[in-house]
Amino acid sequence: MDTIDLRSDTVSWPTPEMRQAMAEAPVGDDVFGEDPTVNRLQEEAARRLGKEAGLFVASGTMGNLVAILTHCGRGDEVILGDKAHTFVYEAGGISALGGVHPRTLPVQPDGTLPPDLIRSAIRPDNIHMPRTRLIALENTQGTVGGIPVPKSYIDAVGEIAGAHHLALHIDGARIFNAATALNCDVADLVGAADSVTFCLSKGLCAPVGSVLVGSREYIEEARRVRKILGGGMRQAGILAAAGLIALEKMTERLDEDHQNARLLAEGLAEMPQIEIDLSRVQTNMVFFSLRDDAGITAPELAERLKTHNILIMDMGERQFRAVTHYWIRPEHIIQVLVALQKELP
Ligand code: TLP
Repeated sequence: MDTIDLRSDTVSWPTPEMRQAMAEAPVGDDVFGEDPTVNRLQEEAARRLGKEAGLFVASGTMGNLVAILTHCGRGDEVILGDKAHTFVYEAGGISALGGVHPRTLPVQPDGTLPPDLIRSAIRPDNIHMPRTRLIALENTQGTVGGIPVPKSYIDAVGEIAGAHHLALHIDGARIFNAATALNCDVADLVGAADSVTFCLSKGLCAPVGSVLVGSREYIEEARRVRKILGGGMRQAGILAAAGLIALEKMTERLDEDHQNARLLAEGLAEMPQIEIDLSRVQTNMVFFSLRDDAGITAPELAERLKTHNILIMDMGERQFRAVTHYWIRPEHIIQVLVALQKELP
């Protein structure tokens, strides 16, 4: 890449190997179910996540939308976090397009929703109320720092869902980062979930795409919902070819990104103008703030870093988020720390 771009892992370019595989991918009409590369990707994704079937979708947003519209009808309710990507950053799609009612619960610093609050949010059978159909979790939980949520918690929520005949969906945009950080098998981690969306295009470097996985019957229905949303693609094997490399190879190297995030965080912790909680840097995200007396605002500092060819996301007057990915190497982290030392007053 031609910049040190820490704004997100979504900015990562496809690798040369991906570009080569895309050029050579066998393709067919995927709306007819005839694209061999898409079919391979979907099968491999389902196998890796321990589910029966998979569906290739254009984005994480589309994956969550298709997932939730497949679980819920109009007027049904989904219980999800007040800081969940689906609630905050997906343009209200579940309500706008599916008539699905969101019931939010406070996301805790460890990325969980309190089980007692989940239980008490489940509606009784009462004609005055929406019907609770679904619980949706996010893993890693982005807005609280990319925190991985452990299997024990997901299993506990799965039990609550099962006891009330609800489905459990996981927005696992970065589920492989979670499994890497927790040092567990990804299929085990999501074993309690009925459906999972994960992204090929973030830390896994593919240019486009996510996969929704679940039971065969569920994915057949999801295929119809994807069609309704205009997401039936044709020779999508061109994209799935990169996705296969993402799934097979890039999932194995995410610990490097986590180590680079740690390197950045430790360097930041030594700067007197900066506040950071090192215990919260567990995957590829680094959240940090400027002290009140730092003498510069976050947007001003982000502007100054651009002159060093460094891009970083300011979030308000004091806060930043930096995300590491394949194209960020330890020497880039050192360059960022040197530039910060120069630009901080
Ligand atoms: N997240 C993006 C932005 O939209 C905030 C980012 O830079 O982190 N679930 C989670 C947990 C996500 O973080 C994202 C993207 C999505 C879903 C949506 O994925 P896309 O961008 O592929 O629609």
